[in-house]
Amino acid sequence: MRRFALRKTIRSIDLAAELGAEVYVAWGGREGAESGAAKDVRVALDRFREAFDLLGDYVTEQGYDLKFAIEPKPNEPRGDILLPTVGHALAFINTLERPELVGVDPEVGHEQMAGLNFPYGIAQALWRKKLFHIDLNGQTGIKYDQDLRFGAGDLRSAFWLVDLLGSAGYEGPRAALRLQAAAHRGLRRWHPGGQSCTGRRLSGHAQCLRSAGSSGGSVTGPGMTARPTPSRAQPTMQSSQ
Ligand SMILES: [Mn+2]
Repeated sequence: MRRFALRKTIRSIDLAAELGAEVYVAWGGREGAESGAAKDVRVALDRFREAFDLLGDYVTEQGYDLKFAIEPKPNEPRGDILLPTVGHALAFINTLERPELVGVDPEVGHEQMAGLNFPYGIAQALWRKKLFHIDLNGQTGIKYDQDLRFGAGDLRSAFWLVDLLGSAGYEGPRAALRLQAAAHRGLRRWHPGGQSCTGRRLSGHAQCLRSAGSSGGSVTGPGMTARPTPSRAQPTMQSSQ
């Protein structure tokens, strides 16, 4: 069964390479019984590692310009999933034969389902140069995977995430995106001088934020804003597209 799963994964890797994909996102998921006795987790992690080592060998032998991004998730479809958080995934990657080929694809809601601070996890991934991809959505606390739009659920966390990604100069792949529109609207709304922090690249938004701070104004966030914009009374962080 495991060989069959690897064969199937290799087929989709071939397809991804043919289509010019640069990052192969791998979400482990989990099936099986809700019993602590149902699985030897140490053996399961050995098998997980063996799979990534084999797939790393494969893309290297094929000469594919393709990296892997592990997407952590704490639960669903089962009550517990292996590699549940960014931290677990980063520690796992360190054990691989080709760790340089593997990074993480964190999703906002997945970390927040575990009650974690998403920007902190992203900061650690950036610190290790392991943020290969990011899924931007929204979540309201510890419950099922809601997959709300980015900025919904925890707007303060979304603001600090945009600030972090911009400050770090992250320009990698993003999914569930709407980040640019969110950044445009959010930062325009929060800029104390009322100017627009628009531009195509995130680094531009970070510079705009910094200039806002250094020009004598203070950068304000949701709930702290003194200058409501009549045409857009609430920062929705939702794409107009
Ligand atoms: Mn999700």
